[in-house]
Amino acid sequence: MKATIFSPATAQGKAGVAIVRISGPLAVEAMKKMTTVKKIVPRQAVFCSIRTLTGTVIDNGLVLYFPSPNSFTGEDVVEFQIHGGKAIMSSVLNTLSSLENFRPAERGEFTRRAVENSKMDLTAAEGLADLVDAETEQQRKQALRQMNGALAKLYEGWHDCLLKHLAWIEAYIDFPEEEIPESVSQEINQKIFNLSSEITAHLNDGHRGEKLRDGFQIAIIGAPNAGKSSLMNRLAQRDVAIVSSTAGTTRDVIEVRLDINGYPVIVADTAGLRNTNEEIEAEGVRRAKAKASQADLVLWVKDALVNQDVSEIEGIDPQKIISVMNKVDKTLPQKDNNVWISAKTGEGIEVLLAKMADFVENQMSLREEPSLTRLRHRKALEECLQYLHSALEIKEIELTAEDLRMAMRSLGKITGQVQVEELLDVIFKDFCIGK
Ligand SMILES: Nc1nc2c(ncn2[C@@H]2O[C@H](COP(=O)(O)OP(=O)(O)OP(=O)(O)O)[C@@H](O)[C@H]2O)c(=O)[nH]1
Ligand SMILES: [Mg+2]
Repeated sequence: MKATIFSPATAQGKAGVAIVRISGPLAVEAMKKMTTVKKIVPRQAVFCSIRTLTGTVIDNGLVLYFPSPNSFTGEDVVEFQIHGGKAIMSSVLNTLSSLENFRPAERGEFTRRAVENSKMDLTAAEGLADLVDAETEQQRKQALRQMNGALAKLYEGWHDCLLKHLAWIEAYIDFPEEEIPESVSQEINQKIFNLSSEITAHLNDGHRGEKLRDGFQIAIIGAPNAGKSSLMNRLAQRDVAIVSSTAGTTRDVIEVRLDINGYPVIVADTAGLRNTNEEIEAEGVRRAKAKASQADLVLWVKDALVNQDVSEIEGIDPQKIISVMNKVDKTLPQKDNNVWISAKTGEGIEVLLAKMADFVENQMSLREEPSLTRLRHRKALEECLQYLHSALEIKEIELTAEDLRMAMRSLGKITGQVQVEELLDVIFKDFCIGK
């Protein structure tokens, strides 16, 4: 028999209420053994006492029952809503542990069972994990959309389109005396070509969905003493980096996470760029350059009182640079390509933030079509595309059919139509306990 699993569904610590979720064939047994409730109406809360197996009352609370298959996991699910206290929780969990065929749930195991019971596909499960992890409004929207099946619909649509054309081809394979008419094979080729273009467009989206999920990377670079760390502290609105008049203060890359108009942003302060023989500082400069080249946006900070050295931005795509002139409190701003600010007084910061927000929004805002959100999906789609390209080459129809089958398999791996055990282990390992 499949084990009945249980876990707190709410975060640890003191709280008004905590929920314990139980899922599996014996869920109702737990309710019968730990409460005086013998019969229960599905999805209706019953107030009762919750007890140990010897009848000692642990707490008073609510019990709820979601019979299979109309539950989150698709199995019988029972929930105890108890008070959120450490002793209460551990006593409930200990009691559940002592029941035969019961065990604590592993990370993501409830969701895994939901996938296995076809309550949701893998992309929806990943959307759910992202929804729990979402820190900003736009991340929440993207995750909710994915959880509600936007990506599944797209990928399953492609899968079904391939299935239809594969069936046509197989019909001709089954009757080898029939030559596949030129018009039919042309139509199939056209459809495969269209599909591969659609997948290519989906892949070439500037990684917007992945950036929204992982955070948009901004690097602050410039000469020593330009005021990079001061700007960082100003943006973060707290004292995260050391500021001093000594040139070469910052060595390590220091990062803070910010929310700009609902978009997640990671800002990195870096070591001042200069030629140096000092070993540690040189390593700092190397890291600063590496950060700048990976970043989605670079804030190039200059000191208005010092001559500029354009070699600082050598090799960085000019499209992703915002030029910032700092220390405007010491001089008069000029009309040029720079955003003039004072990290010290805060002057001009609003303008800079608005410019940053434009950049961020431009590259991450949600589009009508759902965006790719994970490297896992990207890899599978690239694989699918390779098979489609191969299918377009002229060859025996048996081989074309095999290419289409493999292309479908790549799509199936994304949604979980093709279930690979190791894949599930990797995906659900990142989930939280109780999800
Ligand atoms: N007047 C004025 N001084 C500033 C401003 N921003 C920074 N400073 C001063 O400039 C000096 C260097 O500031 P930091 O923020 O440490 O500069 P940095 O670019 O991080 O320097 P390194 O870490 O050494 O590369 C400090 O003395 C700051 O107080 C500004 O807007 N106006
Ligand atoms: Mg610094």
